[in-house]
Amino acid sequence: MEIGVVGKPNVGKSTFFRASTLGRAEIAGYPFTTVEANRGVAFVRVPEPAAELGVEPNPRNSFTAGGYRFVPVEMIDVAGLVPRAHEGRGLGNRFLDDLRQAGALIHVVDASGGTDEEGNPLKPGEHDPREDVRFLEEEIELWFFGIFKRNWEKLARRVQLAGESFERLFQELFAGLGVREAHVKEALREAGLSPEKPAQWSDEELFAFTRSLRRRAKPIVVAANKVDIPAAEENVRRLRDEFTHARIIPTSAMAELMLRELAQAGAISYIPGEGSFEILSTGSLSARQKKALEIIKKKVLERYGSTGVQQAINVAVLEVLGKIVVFPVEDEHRYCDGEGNVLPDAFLLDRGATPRDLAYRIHTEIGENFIAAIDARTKRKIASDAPLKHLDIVKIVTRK
Ligand SMILES: Nc1nc2c(ncn2[C@@H]2O[C@H](COP(=O)(O)OP(=O)(O)O)[C@@H](O)[C@H]2O)c(=O)[nH]1
Ligand SMILES: [Mg+2]
Repeated sequence: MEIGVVGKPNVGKSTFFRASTLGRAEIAGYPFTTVEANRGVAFVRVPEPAAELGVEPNPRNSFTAGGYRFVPVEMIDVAGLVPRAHEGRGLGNRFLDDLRQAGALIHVVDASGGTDEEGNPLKPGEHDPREDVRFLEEEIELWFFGIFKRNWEKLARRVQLAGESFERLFQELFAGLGVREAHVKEALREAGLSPEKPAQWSDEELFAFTRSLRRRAKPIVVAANKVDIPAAEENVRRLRDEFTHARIIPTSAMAELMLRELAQAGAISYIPGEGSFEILSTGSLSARQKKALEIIKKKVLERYGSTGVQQAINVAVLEVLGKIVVFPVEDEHRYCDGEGNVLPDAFLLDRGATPRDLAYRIHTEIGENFIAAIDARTKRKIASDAPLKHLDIVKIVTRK
């Protein structure tokens, strides 16, 4: 699972999730699309390489629209978070279980300031959404801290008496939380703590370490939502002033949902992430829908450039998680698979992934029979252990 949509109740998480995952359930290779209501497929938007190569694409695991390729990424609509969830309050445990699986979080906040800390409605501007950002980070950190604390004696014993590596053991014990060895190393360095004698760490030290680790294991993009409400503009500025290191993306999930629904119904043409739409003469819009579109155009698109939903997903996956998109092909001259489908698949890989990693990602058998890789643009060989680049088109050469 790549992205968890999180936040307190009533900020627009489900609207964000529905807008992001609307339609396209038919794309290949995503068996979980119908498994649970709160899990779905969202899409990262990248330039369509077929356009640059002058060929017509036949996407299979992804789709193409408006000169962009939309690459699938798993998304989960996490149960609403209320204060003290880490103690099991509200849907606390369900929340934390969902969270466990997410690589990056999109934290939806009501930037209009129209919901209190429990999610009850207020007048716009009555609540300061900066509190929500502080609160969510702290809640996750307290939850991590509780889990580490409960396991600390065992961990310290194995490190100090059995001589096991702190970093490796830590990763092993907490892999279920999404913790990686690199996260542990960086967090140790940032907190200035020594891994040799964990038994001597104070609670303050453990908490400092936990905080550094959380930033890496559960990085957060803030979707400052409901920007169609005027009170949000000031709050977006405040959020950016206070959280200078975080990515704050102004969004209107409601606007995105409406645009996608009307596009699906054939009433407008709209490419997710764009700053404009077009009313189709063939469609039929009610007077109310026309009015709503006018408001979306004025209050959201013209003011912020887009609804922000696509941008939040892109930032979470490509910038915060640092993923790259790679297109495998079997024929490097025609850019197609064995059946002649041009640029059929687009895969998200970790930055630093090699041609060999790509081969294994396509199929274990292809990985096992990997011989070499060819850059389809230049027709040159790529070293099997050299990192692939974002938007590479790659032919994998296999034995047999
Ligand atoms: N004005 C405005 N309202 C929104 C937006 N996104 C969601 N809402 C509304 O906020 C309320 C709560 O939305 P929902 O998605 O159910 O929130 P959740 O509890 O966080 O999942 C609903 O009435 C939505 O229509 C938005 O971008 N702008
Ligand atoms: Mg909801």
